[in-house]
Amino acid sequence: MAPGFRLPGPAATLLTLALGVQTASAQTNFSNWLDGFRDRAMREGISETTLSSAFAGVEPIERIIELDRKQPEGRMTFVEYRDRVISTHRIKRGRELLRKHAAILAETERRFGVPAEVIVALWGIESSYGEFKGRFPVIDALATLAYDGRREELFTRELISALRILDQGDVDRGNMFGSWAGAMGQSQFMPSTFAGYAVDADGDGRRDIWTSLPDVFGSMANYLSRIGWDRRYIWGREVGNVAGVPASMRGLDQKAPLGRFAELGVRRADGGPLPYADIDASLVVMDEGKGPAYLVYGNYRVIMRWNRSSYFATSVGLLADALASGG
Ligand SMILES: [Ca+2]
Repeated sequence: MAPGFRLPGPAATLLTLALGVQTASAQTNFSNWLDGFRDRAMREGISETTLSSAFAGVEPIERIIELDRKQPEGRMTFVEYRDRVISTHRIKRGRELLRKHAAILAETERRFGVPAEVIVALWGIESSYGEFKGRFPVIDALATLAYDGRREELFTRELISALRILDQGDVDRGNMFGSWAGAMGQSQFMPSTFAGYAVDADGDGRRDIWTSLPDVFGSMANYLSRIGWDRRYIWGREVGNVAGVPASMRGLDQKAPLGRFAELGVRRADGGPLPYADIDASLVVMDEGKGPAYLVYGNYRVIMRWNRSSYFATSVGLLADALASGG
């Protein structure tokens, strides 16, 4: 409303009434949406019993709509992000947990071929080693986002996957917690990722990424392994002296043999020579060429399939290295 503009009395009353009507109609809209959703979920094979118990008393959560609409904060540089995600405390705690859970992690590594420190690094970054599993009931959160409609199809599909998890008995509705956007448990899997990749590693008949560490580690390692983790290689490493690498050989969408980068003068970050290996690498220089530089391999792309952010993938790799090297 323009400054200084005043509604005359009766119009103001009408406006108030209109707002009241809108709230009531929002409730009608949600229950209409839910009717339509139930039909679709049943067509996709979700049982009526699961639907009835899952949706008893569900209402949209206002806080989630606020969070979904919040403008992203100003972009951090990679170094700012890295220092936040890989804190001294997180490295120390990760080393302790790597030792404490060595037996489970060794079994996970043997079975899925993903190094223990990579699993622990992902666990640390996704959920602070299981301390943050999310506080929102997943069905309510996903119903809110599917109904709200900004990304309706995405969240509708995730909601159906979440109901299928309840249908299969992996977790009870009352224990199915996640982030406001539906990422669940210690591995922060979306329901569709859970459906595709979670495993029951401890053999109790349930895939439990909330409370069972063998299941948490096994599910994360199975996911990485199935999307292409190659146990023969590392993720990549920080490098220096990249000035001689032409623009046509920079960026994740460019690959060249590792030896080619060595010929162009690229060295390890400590100044030592690059290793000799018959492998293609990509040169990633953070923050439009102004930040640290990394030569990365296929496993880096695997981490980026988990989360499509080079900040994330690089931090997972660096934290894994820090965990493996210390203590
Ligand atoms: Ca289990």
